[in-house]
Amino acid sequence: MNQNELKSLVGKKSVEWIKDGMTVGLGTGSTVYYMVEELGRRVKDENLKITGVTTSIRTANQAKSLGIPLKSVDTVDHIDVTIDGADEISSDFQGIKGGGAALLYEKIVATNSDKVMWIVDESKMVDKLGRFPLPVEVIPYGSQKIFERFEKKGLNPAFRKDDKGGLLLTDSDNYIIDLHLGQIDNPHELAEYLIHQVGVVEHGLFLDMVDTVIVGRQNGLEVLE
Ligand code: ABF
Repeated sequence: MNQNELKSLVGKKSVEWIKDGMTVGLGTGSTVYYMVEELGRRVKDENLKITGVTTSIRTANQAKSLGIPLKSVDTVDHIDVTIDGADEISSDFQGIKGGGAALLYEKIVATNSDKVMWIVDESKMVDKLGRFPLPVEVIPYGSQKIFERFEKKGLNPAFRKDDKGGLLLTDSDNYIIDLHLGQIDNPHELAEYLIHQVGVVEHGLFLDMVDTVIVGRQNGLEVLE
């Protein structure tokens, strides 16, 4: 199977964890796309009663087009489970997310969820984090100064560009600086440094946050808990 087929397999499988009456955090990305399509099918064909809480305009538009009822994270009293993608997952279940520039809302929804599930194809499973550039969301004012500070620290920063070559804006109208680190030996230490840089809104290290990972592999699905 190619990568898209693996994403479709794992996206559809993850919907089995969603039960009638649940409030479900809907992540962002191409694997989540398949999960939302399957969820929409069950809402329509099986009258599944759920409430979705989205993590991006992109996912909200897809869910609305499928008739999935949505609420803001601030109007639900709890989120039973959030199902999201990831860019990298290390052997000790730490993650890098934000390749889809949705890390801020993804982390807000995940930290307000009773359970967190990541759905990935096998290419995302790594020994150590860092091969995937680490996204850092920054407010525009002072972002050049943050960039220069990251450069001096040897973090190999690059501003994320949109498809017209301009600076990409997140759903919160912030910028993303990607750190090309190659390997992250101490994710917790790096997370602590990043979150204390004035002007940094959030970073893509999702540490000690996931409960279940479903991996789409050539020889089938693997559920890690
Ligand atoms: C999302 O899933 C983002 O954080 C991440 O960029 C994306 C990557 O997954 P996929 O390969 O499914 O697009 O949560």
